[in-house]
Amino acid sequence: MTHFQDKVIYQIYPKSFKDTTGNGIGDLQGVIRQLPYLEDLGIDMIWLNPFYKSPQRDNGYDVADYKSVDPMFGTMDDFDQLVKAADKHGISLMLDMVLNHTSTEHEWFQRALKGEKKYQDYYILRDPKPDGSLPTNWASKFGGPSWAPFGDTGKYYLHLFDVTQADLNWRNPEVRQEMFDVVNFWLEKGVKGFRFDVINLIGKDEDYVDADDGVGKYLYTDRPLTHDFLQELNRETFGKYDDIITVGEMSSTTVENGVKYSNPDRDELSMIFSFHHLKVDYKDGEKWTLAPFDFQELKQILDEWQTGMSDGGGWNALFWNNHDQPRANSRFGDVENYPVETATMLAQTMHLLRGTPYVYQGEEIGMTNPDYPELDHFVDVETHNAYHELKEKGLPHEEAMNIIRAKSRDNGRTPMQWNTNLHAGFTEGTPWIDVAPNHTHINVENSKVSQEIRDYYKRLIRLRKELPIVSKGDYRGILLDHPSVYAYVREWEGQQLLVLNHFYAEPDTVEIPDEFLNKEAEMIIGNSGERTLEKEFQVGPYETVAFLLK
Ligand code: TEU
Repeated sequence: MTHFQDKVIYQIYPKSFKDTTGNGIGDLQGVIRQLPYLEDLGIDMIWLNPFYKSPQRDNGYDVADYKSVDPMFGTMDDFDQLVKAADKHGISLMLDMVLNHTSTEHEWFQRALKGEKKYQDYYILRDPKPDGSLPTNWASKFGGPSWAPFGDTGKYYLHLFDVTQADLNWRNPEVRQEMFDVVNFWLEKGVKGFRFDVINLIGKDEDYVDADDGVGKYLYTDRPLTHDFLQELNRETFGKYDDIITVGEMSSTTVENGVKYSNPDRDELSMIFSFHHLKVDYKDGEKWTLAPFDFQELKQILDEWQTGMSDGGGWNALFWNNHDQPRANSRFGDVENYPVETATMLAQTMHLLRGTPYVYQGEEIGMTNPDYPELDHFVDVETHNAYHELKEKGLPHEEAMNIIRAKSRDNGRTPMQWNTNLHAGFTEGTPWIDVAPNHTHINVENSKVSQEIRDYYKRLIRLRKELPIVSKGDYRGILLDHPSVYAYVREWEGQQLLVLNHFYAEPDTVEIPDEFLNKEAEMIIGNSGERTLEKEFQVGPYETVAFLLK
């Protein structure tokens, strides 16, 4: 039994959580102020997105100084206060470590540019091909090529993300030592968890070669060295403590690697985020498209990860939302007609699976995509690049905008909706990004809809702590070809927890397999009143229900 199975983690995007200074940007004091709200929800740990010094080209994932607090979020003293104050509320902190790349404004990159050999070896610099073209044909994940000229040296540096995010050379032991120092610095401040950004990209091969697909993911993702580096990171930093929770953000990984990253015997990480289940509304694997979600594929992916990770002794981070994703209720449900049913059904589907659930700020009150009318409301660099690429492909403005509205990462970055005041009580100044107009009826303080959703989250969070079957049980997917219901059973010490999740508005019937009938069935939680388990089980719009069978 490890120490994180019954925990629930709450993700705060500090920039959009609570502003206490009036500069329009959320801050660390804002997090302190809202701790009672978080304690009431019942969560154990807060994951904070990056608040380090950064030019904010990629909202803090372009770090210029890893051991600092950007003045826009407060001071190091605020951070120390936060650790202490959170502890009083029984909450610990998980920090976001962006160790794959630095901002080009980081001192290391700047000194490299000025010719210091030591720091040039911190980055991945290559000569152009003999014909003068880029070192490889790899694409940046944010659009365009992944190489940019390194000053006037004639060389190029690798940037898998924005041109201002230069990939670090993890093969250089000095770089690894720097990174271990960063992690240890925060550990000494009392941090109890780490989320490692795109960490499966650090083990790049020595040789850089062209990709057959012109993209290159398969050439730099999950390379064998990644596991060695993670084991070293573990040994040199958090592995020295016995209560640290770590989660690796794994871009395009496999179940096989997921097991390796998170099986405790391998001393790498506690768990991983994978994203395959959030690509089921991509047409032909392309994000910047519009398509209804493929429910069968969604179930198949969730089932494959649950089963595979369980069989291999790995552990999943469970989530629908984060700061890179459009809101799940806008994607997979009906927020107009069934806002409570949609939000509670999605929540229950995740929270009762095997793994550790993450709640992203605002999902517990049913926040949705904002449906911004025009491009100038959007801030994200990836969004703007995508818009221009769509236009270049010949899409008319309104069609491109429909895609942007559905897919932009800004959908998840709108300010937390606290109340009906101007700017939803997020700031007294001008928010850095616009508040969603529906804050008048979706908000913490004065919304019945939000209140109902939040109460349901509280019950789900409590259940994980009260019922060992939720935190410890095995997983088995059932009725996998049912057209509208995702059903699974958790099993532990002779008990079963049967969970039925209906992903559509049109009522449907589930034929309950005999093995679950003729047992004592207690309804544990559901979003549609009291239910009894019966052979022909009717499910209503976005209904979710769980029965404990003895
Ligand atoms: O994201 C990594 C990542 O690959 C994505 O989720 C990415 O945002 C998506 O593919 C774009 O469509 C992490 C961070 O969560 C993200 O905010 C950063 O921008 C990125 O790394 C770079 O640090």
